[in-house]
Amino acid sequence: MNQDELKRAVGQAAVDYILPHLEKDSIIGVGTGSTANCFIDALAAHKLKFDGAVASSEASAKRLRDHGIEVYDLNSVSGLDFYIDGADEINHQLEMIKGGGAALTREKIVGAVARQFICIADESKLVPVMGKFPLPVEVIPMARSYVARELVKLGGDPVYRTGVVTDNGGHILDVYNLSITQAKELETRINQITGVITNGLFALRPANVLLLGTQDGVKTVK
Ligand code: ABF
Repeated sequence: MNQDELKRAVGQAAVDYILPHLEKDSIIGVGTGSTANCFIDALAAHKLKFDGAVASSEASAKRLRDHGIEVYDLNSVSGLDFYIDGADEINHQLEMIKGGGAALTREKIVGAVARQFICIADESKLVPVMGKFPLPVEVIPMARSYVARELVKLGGDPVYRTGVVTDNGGHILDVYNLSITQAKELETRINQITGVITNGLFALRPANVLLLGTQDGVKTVK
């Protein structure tokens, strides 16, 4: 199977995973990216079995609506059973780097609300140590240079992702050359830099389940 087929397989596996738990009033947290898109497309076949979704980006909200799935504002929802999303890297503790698609802040917020975070990924995303993929950090635009200097002090090489403005009006710094062995500590430390909106480490709240697309089929890792 090529990478696109693996993404489609994990998108379908996530639908199969949540389907037995869906009720007529269920609202599902939905992530962003090409793997999450596969989940949305597979979910659409079952749209009459649940109420709607909360999306972590305008792009995913549009894709959901195009399928005729109702999209709710997170503030109108008291809880979510599931949040399903991809990742840029995930380690064996199910800690992740996310934000390659610049939606990290909303992804972290929707993920925080959900009782179960289900990560869907092809096997290229599973790594022993995170950091080869540059860590995205969303910043308030006027703080960009200051935050970049602070990130250098932490040992990283931040690069401004030019031309990208997030759904929240933020800018993105991609931090290269980090070898992330203490992900929870680094997540906390970067979030304490004034001007940071959030960073793309999802370690304080890792995934609960990884559905991993491999050549031997989809593996469930908990
Ligand atoms: C989202 O989509 C992001 O957090 C991550 O950056 C990206 C993964 O994209 P893809 O599924 O296209 O590889 O989950």
